[in-house]
Amino acid sequence: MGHALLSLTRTPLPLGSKGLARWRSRDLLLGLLVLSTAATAAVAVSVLGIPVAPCASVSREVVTFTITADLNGYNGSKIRGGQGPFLSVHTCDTVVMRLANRDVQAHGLAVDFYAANGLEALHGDVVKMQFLAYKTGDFRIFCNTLCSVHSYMQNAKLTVQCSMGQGCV
Ligand SMILES: [Cu+2]
Repeated sequence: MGHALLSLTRTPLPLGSKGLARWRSRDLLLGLLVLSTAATAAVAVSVLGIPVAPCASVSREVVTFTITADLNGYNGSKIRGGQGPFLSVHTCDTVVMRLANRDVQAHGLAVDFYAANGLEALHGDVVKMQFLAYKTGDFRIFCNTLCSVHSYMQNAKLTVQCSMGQGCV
């Protein structure tokens, strides 16, 4: 952006609007590039299909979990034989799950049923997914990106417990 402005002061500005329009569209293009870079490198957010009906009249918490991926697995799951972490929420909680990749290789984060396609975090990235936990049960959390410690990232779990006074599905 600074470069574009500098060039603009040095370039003799045509009196017609043609030159101005050219610079404006270039600035716009630069802006778009910055936006898309930020979106891919910093944090990818995916809001997955939220059926409103079961939780329409229920307001519950937003629960945030951060899973750190490195050569020790998910939050150090390697020393537990690749089990965990085990996370728990109540129905109609909004679950925000972050994957912080502290490794040089890519790692993934997927949740059976809620986010089966998963997300991938490249080296140093933090990716984030968000969904409404409207269905009760145990849902496996796993890495869906092939990595050197893949077997230690296959048995984490999200348990969604039925809230009192709610018709759970
Ligand atoms: Cu993996």
